[in-house]
Amino acid sequence: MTGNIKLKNWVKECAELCQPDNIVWCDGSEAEKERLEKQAFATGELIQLNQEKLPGCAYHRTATNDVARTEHLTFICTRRKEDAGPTNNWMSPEEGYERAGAIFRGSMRGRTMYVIPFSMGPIGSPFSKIGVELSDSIYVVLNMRIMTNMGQAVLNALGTDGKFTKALHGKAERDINKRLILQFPEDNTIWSVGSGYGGNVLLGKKCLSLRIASYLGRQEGWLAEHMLIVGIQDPQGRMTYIAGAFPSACGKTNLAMLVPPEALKAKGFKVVTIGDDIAWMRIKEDGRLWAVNPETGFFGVVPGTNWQTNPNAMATTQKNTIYTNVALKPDGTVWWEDGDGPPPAEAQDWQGNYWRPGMTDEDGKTVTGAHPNSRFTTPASQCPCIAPNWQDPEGVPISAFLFGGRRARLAPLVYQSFNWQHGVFVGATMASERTAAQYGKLGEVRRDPMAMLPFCGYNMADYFGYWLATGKKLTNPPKIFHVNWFRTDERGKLPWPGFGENLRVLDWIVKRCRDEAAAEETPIGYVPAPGAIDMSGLDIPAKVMEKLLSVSPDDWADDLKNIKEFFTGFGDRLPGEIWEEYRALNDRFGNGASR
Ligand code: OXD
Ligand code: MN
Repeated sequence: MTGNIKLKNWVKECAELCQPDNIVWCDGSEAEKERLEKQAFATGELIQLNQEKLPGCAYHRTATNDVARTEHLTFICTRRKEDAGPTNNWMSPEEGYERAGAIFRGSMRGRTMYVIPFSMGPIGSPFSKIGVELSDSIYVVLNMRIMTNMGQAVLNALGTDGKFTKALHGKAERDINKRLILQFPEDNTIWSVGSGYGGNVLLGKKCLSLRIASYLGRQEGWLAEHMLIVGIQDPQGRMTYIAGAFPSACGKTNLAMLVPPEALKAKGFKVVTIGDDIAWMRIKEDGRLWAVNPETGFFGVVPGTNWQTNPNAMATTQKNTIYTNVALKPDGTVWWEDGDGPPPAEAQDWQGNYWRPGMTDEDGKTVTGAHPNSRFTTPASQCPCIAPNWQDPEGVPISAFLFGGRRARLAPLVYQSFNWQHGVFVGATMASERTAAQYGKLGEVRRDPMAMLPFCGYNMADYFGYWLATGKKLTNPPKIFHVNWFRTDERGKLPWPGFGENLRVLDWIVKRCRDEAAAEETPIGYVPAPGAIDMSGLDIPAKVMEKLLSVSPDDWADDLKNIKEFFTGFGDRLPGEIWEEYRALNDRFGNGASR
């Protein structure tokens, strides 16, 4: 299995704490998968789906109080509180180990502890990081098998003295009052207890690939970002790679798997996917940033996914997929809201209760069949538009960054920053307005810098500083853009059709990277010149496009106030360059007085 003494000792230590009945080292084999599935089907942890219609697919329900990431129970445990910063919850390492330790203690009695060795990124790539997750959940093992390179090959690569992230997960009682998701960046350690929800328990994903990796990246000189990676091939056959950060509910997975509209397809455009959630990037000798997707699967939101909105995701999830918290139909297939076709006459809902369309609860609210945050876990290799080089250990060169949010009024469809420093400011001021599907007040602005607010493993003021410093080392930096697919008109309607049509905007971005597209300067950056976006086959009046690209000084004056308040929270630690950009933007609007 392994000759790594540190690993063996750590497994022993954790077993002494959690006291499992058995310890199983996972080898990642097909036989192991079959054995574990069989066990999980027998206990009801998983339900086997209709194997004729959905071969290799399984179904899982989480506890009803355990359906999403719990940001308020997620902590960065650094020795000094300032190092976690004002946007993270903080706990001292001593308190973290003690509080979580008390919940872990004896919690695996009567259960098996699985040792899951995994590599984020291709095994052996200089980009990759090895982790070992200990978990008492077969669901976790089977998900990690899809989402990471997992098994004996990782132990072989780790060798006798290789470094690894120590990731301990226990379901415990799945009681929300006994749930903690703790990152100890200074110890390269993660402890997650009391949850069974993917984002809290697939520790290679948010916990390692973003929180721990952002911390390690800053120490080692690379970037770990909450970004999709997509390749756009133009009619001349030139491929350009773009990485994009979006908060949740902004269509990130759809953008990563975009299908070109007919008119652009006919011209020869093609889109390939490298990743839909996370990008790890390094500076190479050519002075460019090269990115890999450290994951091997997609853990995507199901409702709203259908053959129209995301045919590639639909095709990917027809086999070897784990569905969590969707509705279960009597024929052993699955259903969700805003999927394809009419709802079934009856089904079991995501909680396992009898369900039929139109059912309401005691308050008269519609009961959904699937939970709004129900998920698929599916192998990236099955995606029809996966790039042939998606696992290239060297990664792909990034030409542009996209920052995006859901802004009903403020941000135009697309704009380009003036330079790297301004681009970092654009990323740092990213925000999204809450939709009906999210908690909080409708329309309320949630600032989410680089979509990393819940995922940055250290003080975000230092994170902005690190982005600024990285720019200085890049002789050929990506150009930085902001996009907003969600601008509404006076009637609250969305004039921009989004989805595949977003390729028109990406095409303008690619052309800007090649100095092949016209732009106009505004106070916030460059917007497409009239006619610069390819509108062939799409009928949107020039007047509407003009509005989609317009910049309103009044709206920006309001936003600047909100930005100032947000940045003030970082105190002296905020880099001066960020305030410099804030003042410059104010000045460009002629608002000198409102600084
Ligand atoms: C997220 C996710 O919450 O990718 O960002 O699941
Ligand atoms: Mn994400």
